[in-house]
This record gives sequence, C-alpha cells and structure tokens, in this order.
Amino acid sequence: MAKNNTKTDKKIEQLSKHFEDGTDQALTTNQGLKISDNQNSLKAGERGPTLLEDFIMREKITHFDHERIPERIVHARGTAAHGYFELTESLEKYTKAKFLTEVGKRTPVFTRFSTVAGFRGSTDLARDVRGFSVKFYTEQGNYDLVGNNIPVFFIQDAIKFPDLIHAVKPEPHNEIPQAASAHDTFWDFISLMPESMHMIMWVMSDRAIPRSLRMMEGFGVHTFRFINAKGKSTFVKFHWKPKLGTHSVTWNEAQKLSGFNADFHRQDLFDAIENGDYPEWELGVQLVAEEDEHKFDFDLLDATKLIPEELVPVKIVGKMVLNRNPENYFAETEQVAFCPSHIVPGIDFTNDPLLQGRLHSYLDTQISRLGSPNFHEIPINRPIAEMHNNQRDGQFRHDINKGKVAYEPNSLDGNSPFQSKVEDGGFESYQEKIDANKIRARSDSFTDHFTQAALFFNSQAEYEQQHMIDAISFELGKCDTEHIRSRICYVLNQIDKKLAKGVADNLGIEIPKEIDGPINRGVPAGADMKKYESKPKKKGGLEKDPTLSMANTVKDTIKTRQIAFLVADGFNANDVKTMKKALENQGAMAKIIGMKSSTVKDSDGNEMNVDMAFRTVASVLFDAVYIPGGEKSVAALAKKSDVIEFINDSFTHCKAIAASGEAVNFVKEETYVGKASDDDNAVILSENGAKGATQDFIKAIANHRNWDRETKGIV
Ligand code: HDE
Repeated sequence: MAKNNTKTDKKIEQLSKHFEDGTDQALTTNQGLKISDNQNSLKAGERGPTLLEDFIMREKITHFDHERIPERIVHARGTAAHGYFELTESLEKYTKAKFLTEVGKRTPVFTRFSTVAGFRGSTDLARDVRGFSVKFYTEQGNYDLVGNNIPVFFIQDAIKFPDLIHAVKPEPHNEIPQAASAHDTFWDFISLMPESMHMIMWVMSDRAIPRSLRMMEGFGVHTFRFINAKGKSTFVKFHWKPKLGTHSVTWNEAQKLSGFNADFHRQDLFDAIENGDYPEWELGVQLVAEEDEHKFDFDLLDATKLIPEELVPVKIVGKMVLNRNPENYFAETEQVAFCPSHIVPGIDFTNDPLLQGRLHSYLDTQISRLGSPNFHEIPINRPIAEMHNNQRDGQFRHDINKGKVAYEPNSLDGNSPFQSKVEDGGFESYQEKIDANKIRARSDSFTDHFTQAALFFNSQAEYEQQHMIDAISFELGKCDTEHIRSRICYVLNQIDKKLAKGVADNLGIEIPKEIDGPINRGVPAGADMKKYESKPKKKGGLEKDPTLSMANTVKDTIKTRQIAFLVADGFNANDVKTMKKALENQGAMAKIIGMKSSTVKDSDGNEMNVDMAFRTVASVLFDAVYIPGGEKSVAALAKKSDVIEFINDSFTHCKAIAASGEAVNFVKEETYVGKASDDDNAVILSENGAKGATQDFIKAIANHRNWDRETKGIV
C-alpha cells in the first residue's frame, strides 16, 4: 500500500535519480576497465577452483578488506551536517577575523556531534559528554571550534588525558562496558582526582542525555583570545545556544532508547534536515578585557571552571543553521579532521595547559587515523581559501605539484609562494610577555575544585538535583569495589551535604569521616601536599546561576516534536483531524501508530495510512501521546498490553498525555494516568472531543516535561 508521505516520496525521488544517473554508467574496475561479469569469479571449470588470475575479484575484495580505517580513540561515534554561519553583530572591536566582522556574511560550516567513550557503533543515548565541533570554511582559512556540550572538562592539564580516557573506556581485560562510565576504573580515577568534580556534576546531570543534538548547548570550553586590528587582545569564551532550547530525556528513557533505536540522535538530526526543519544555534561570546584577567576567584586558564553568565553575560553575535546532510557518511563525517590549532588571524590561544596539549594531539592522531599527513587534501577537509606551500609527497598525495621549486626563499620561481605581511592577512601569534622559570607545576589558582561544582548543584531545580543523585547512585552501583564508592561519597560531601547523603543512602553506606590518604592523589611524587590539597569550597560567592539549569530554558515551541497518536479501527475521525491539524500548525509531527503497518479505518469507514505499527515502536521515541476517542478503537487498544505500557511509560517519563471521548475513561481506569494529581497540567482529558484539548496539550508539550510528577512522588 503506497503511503502518502512526503518524506518517503523524497527518498524515492532521490533513489530513482541515483539509478537514473547509474543507467548510463558502465561498471568498471578502478582502472576504468569495463566489467562484463560481476556475478562469478574466474574458475578452472564451472565447478573448479577459483584462479589467482582473477584480478577483478581480487581488486574488489582487496578494496573491501581495507574499507575500515581506525576509529577515533575518543569521539568515535558521531554524526554531522553542513550549513552556514551568519554574523549578526560585528566583533570588529575585538577581533580582525573576517567571518566575525562582516555583518550578514555567511561562512560555510560542517558540524559534527559525537559521544566520547563509545565505539563507532555504540548507542547514541549513552550517558556521556557530547562533542560539538564546527569547521568554519572561512576565506582566511579553516577555523575549527572543537567544543563540547558541557562548558568545563575533567582535568586541568593535557598530560592527564590518556589516564582519563584509559579509565573511562571499556576495561582492557574484558572490553566491558561499552559506552558507559559506570564501572570501577572510571570512578577509581575520578575519586582520586578531585579536579574532575565540577565536570562530574555536569555529566551526572541530564545534560549528558540530550533529547536531541538539536537541543544541546555547545561550548568552546577553554578561554581563547580575540586579537583586533590594532593587536589588542581580549579573552573570549564561545557558546552555542540552541533555538529549540536545551532539553533532555530521563535516564530510564535513555536506556530504553538504546534498545529501541541506538541511532536515535543520528536519525533525529538527519530526518529534521531532510524535512526542512533546519537546526539552528546562536553563537554567543563572553568577553573579558585583558586587564580583568585576575578579577575572578577562579583562573581563566583552568578548563575545569566556567565564567558564570551572571558575572559576564553572553553576547549573541550570529547564528549557525545546518541545512544539508552529508552525501556520504564515510567521506565526510568519518574523514573530517577537526583540530583546535586550525585558527585564523584575529583568534589565538591562551596558556590553558589543557588547550596547549590539544594543539599537538589532533594533528598527530589524524596522521595515523587518516593514514598520512595529506589528510588535508580529502574534500571535506580542504579549505576554500587557496592553499600553496612547499610541503610535498607522502602517502596518498593527490595534488600534482608542478615545477622544480619546492623551497622558500627561491629565485627560480619568483619566490613563490611567498610570506604575507600581517596587514595582508599573514598570521602572527599574539606576543604575550612571558618571564618565568621552566617548571612542571600547577598554579595555586587551580586548586579550588568544589566551589563551582557546588554552584552547579545549587543552581539546579529540585528534580534536576534528584536526577544527579540517582545518576551517581546508578554509576556507583555498577562499581564492584567498595572503597571507590565511599571515597566518592567523601568527595561529594565536600561539594554538598544533600548530594552526598542522597547517594550514600541509595548505596546503603555511611559517608566516611576520613579517607585513607590525601584527597588528591594526582600530585607529583614527593610534592608538598599543602600546595596540592583541594581548597574547601568558598563561602559568600555566587550562590546560583539560573543559566546552569535546564529548567530555565526555552519552553515556547513544539516545533519538530514527535507526537504519537494511538489508534485502532473505528477511531474518531474528527478528533484525529482536529488534533493533528492543531499540532502540525505549530510545527510538531503527528505520527499515527496502529495495529498493522499499513492502514487503519476511522469512524466514517475511511482508510488512513499508519506511520508505524505498535510492534516497532515504544513511547520513548516520542515527546507526547494522544489517544483519540472512538468506542471500537478504544476497546481494541485497551486489550493490548503494548498500549498500556506505552501510556504508562509516557506518564512515568513525565510527558504530556491527551485523551478525548471514550479514551478518557480508558486512560483514567486502566493506566497510570489515573494517578495524576488534579493540578497535573500535562494530562489533558477532554470527554467532549479533541477541540477542548488542543491548546493545553500544545502548552504542555512546549514545557517539555511535567517534572512535578517526580517531585510529588507520583512516579
Ligand atoms: Fe579532544 N580529542 N582532546 N577534547 N575532542 C579528539 O582528535 C584530546 C578535549 C573534542 O568530531 C581526538 O581527531 C586531548 C576537550 C571533540 O572529529 C584527539 C585532550 C574538548 C572531538 C583528542 C582533549 C575536546 C575530539 C580524537 C586533553 C572540548 C571530536 C580524534 C588535552 C573542548 C572531533 C581526533 C570530531 C577529538 C585529544 C580534550 C573536544 C585524540 C589530548 C577539553 C569534540 O586528538
């Protein structure tokens, strides 16, 4: 049965175009030889052995044997899209980067989102940080903003990165667990490195389980420098703010989603772009004058700290729109090479010791991952700015460099390519004055590990705090070693008593009054412990910052939200028509879920296409659920345990639920909806049909979830 579905039509159109294009292309070997038989290998007789001579089969299989390249050691699981960045406010006062000074200018971008710990084939919904990398193809060269969806990091110095990643990756003896930090080695390491505690607060919050990649913030994390045309420097932190707000799922949902659709985020991004719902973020900057470098009670060079927006507001300067899916996952998303050292004039680094190490690591890893130092020639990595230099040869060199001159200076080729003066766009590093001893040490200003961790916890709504307690309890519950659990509780107690008690109670242990050895174990051998001991959290500073809580995010749109309509034969035609129209008018997507994958009959006997059958879906794939009236339909639904589970899960995950006509009684009597409190405004029941329910339902979906159900102890 053909479905009246524009998305499918578009796909069929693309496919048929593909085959059309293919009809006048003969199949050839990689040398351009036309192939007459792609079905049989060359054999000594019809039933005889295959001959080594079969160069066609050998070429095909050899190529296949080498189709995989090493996956990224971190951020292996990713998905990406093309788009553009448009500047809305000039930053000329602060930077000479052209893409940040010409208002209205559109710079092409390629943006890749990723999880950190899991392998390339792992689930999207792992509890993890999300990478948020943007390659700006500017006319002055590529600029890569290689950030995360969390504004701070676990460690302060790059030299600890291999330890951190070895601790979080699957344990080496049995390669378990996949894409999860809930295991001994991670929590062992973290428990000994209190500098990680601020980041731990973020990854144990719902930020680490986003509803959609389109609903995540992004951060450059480190403090960078802007340099203006006069050579003046200003410190800058980068922010991406999603137009749809920052939203997450619950941990229980995340785990179920990993089973129902491990590609949930990847698919969501791909489908949104195919449907023309282009994801959009605003680019914001926090600017700090050079002379204010030391005015904060944390160090701007310490990547475990953020600059609270309460202290330095984010200035919005542009927007990024992602409007084109890659044509080929491998060629683009897999082979793209981001690197924090890809900068343009007007942007420079700071001495953040984490950033400094990253400047080395990315180029280095890409040489082995992409097989040669020529990965910049792969189409997705090529700058749009012209590229000329004397680098030559190496594996996979594609350019055919002409002439005999490959050095500079030269007189044989007019000294080309030549160096550019700074005023002609030549890059010049910021001339920061440095007068110091060469030393392996950490600054005293890096030892306050708990104040901002506490600020984050305090800034969360009650339900968000509970989610954090539950998340840490889950993770530690999966750790086998008892002393790791109690050490973590001891460290949490330095941050917040309620947090530590909540976790300790869940685990059934006491918070230790003392621990074996110093709280910081990540110190140099023989170090003076006084210098390294974590300072107790400061009192009297900023108590809360509302921007740290997702409770205060955008809640005025239902654009692209997926609403499940649960139906069986005999559903009320008017109800469905009315509700569908109301939701679609606001940009949401109504999905008809039926008993069979083909069609369903309405109360007037007309057939309607079904988008999905119950056996292939679960409520976790949707943002809200609607059950229309229709006696026969409701009676059939009530008999199905899948349907009851669907509604119960929606309720447990605090989602908006609407029912009309005969469905009202059914959901009240047969499902958890009956447990809803009288003031639950995300349960919308309208006995007189859908009309009376649409507006409240839209409001409830825009609110994302009704977390009151959790705080009141109903779920
Ligand atoms: Fe990365 N990181 N990282 N990282 N990182 C990589 O580079 C590294 C860090 C981030 O979509 C690798 O090409 C070190 C912070 C993203 O392709 C590698 C340190 C932040 C991506 C690497 C850090 C990030 C990577 C692996 C500590 C947020 C994915 C593959 C000094 C600001 C990029 C690759 C993509 C990837 C090293 C810490 C973000 C090994 C040594 C902090 C989004 O080079």
